[in-house]
Amino acid sequence: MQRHFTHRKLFTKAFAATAALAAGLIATSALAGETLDKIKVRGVIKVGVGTTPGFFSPDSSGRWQGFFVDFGRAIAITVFNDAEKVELTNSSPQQRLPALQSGEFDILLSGVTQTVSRAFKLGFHFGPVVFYDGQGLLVRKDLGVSKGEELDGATIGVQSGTTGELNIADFFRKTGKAFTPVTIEETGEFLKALDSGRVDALTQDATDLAAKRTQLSKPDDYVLLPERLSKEPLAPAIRAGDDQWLEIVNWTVYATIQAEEFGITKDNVDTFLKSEDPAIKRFLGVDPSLGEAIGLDPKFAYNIVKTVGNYGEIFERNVGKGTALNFERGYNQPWTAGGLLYSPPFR
Ligand SMILES: N[C@@H](CCC(=O)N[C@@H](CS)C(=O)NCC(=O)O)C(=O)O
Repeated sequence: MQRHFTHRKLFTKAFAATAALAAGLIATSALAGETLDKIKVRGVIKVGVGTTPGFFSPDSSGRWQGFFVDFGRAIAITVFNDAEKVELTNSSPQQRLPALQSGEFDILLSGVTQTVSRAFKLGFHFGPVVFYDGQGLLVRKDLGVSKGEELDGATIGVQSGTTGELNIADFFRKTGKAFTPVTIEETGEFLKALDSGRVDALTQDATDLAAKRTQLSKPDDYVLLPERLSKEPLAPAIRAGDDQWLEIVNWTVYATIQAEEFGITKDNVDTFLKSEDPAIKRFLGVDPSLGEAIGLDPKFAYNIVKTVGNYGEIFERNVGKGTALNFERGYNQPWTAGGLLYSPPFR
């Protein structure tokens, strides 16, 4: 009886494994890494996010929405062929990198800037840049300031643990002017500091400021200066040392970028299944040889585009024209249109 039970259990396990593969889970890859194994056992990807309308915010039903959230869903499609297998948790800029390091998150999709010290000193790897940003200044309008250097003697709020801390210090050192930093961890307090008049200006990633300005009690009392103090290439962050997980993140993001370059959208992707172009056949898995060779579901790119759309669709839906933020694509458009988005080839 006991023996019979053991056999049955083994059989069930073997069957489950085969079924999981058939359902599109990733086959064993030549790349080393334990993150994917943990994710598969857990059944969900743990993602650290911020709280900014358009980028990551829960809607009225509590479901997370936003630009970075959609990349989290795209990664869940690559891993599970199920966009819902993500667990999104807000964590402050100060807390989130240590939380990623300690294994609380599998990935941060929270507007983290790729820097050399975060790579070498802190031990993080970055996927492809998903948003090219720069640090901005959100200033009280009644100060009548049009350039950062006119903020001589001002009190400026900055969030702790962000690149903004060093950038703003560098900026004033360079311009030879004085300022008083007020370093604040919690995002609500950060915004309140400007609203209450405790600080004259806030400094942070410009798109973040533009979005959070809408949450101030009198948004029209503040102006986002056109100047950018730094380069803030925002990229998915993971713990260093897991090549397999890094490549899954890389090629998920590239799939959205490549789809836009091919002109493949959520709505027209099925018509591309009939394309005779060998590159498109490989990309969409009509020719399964590529997916089989790399150990991913041959249809992972198709599944991503069909569910979340291409990069341009993700951008426009969350932060682009017609949304409350109304952002221009700027650098965040394909290289073929003069932007910086460039996917390596799918071959
Ligand atoms: N890019 C900067 C700033 C990151 C950052 O603070 N991002 C914003 C969102 S783009 C954020 O998380 N703010 C806090 C929040 O949203 O709760 C960095 O990597 O240090």
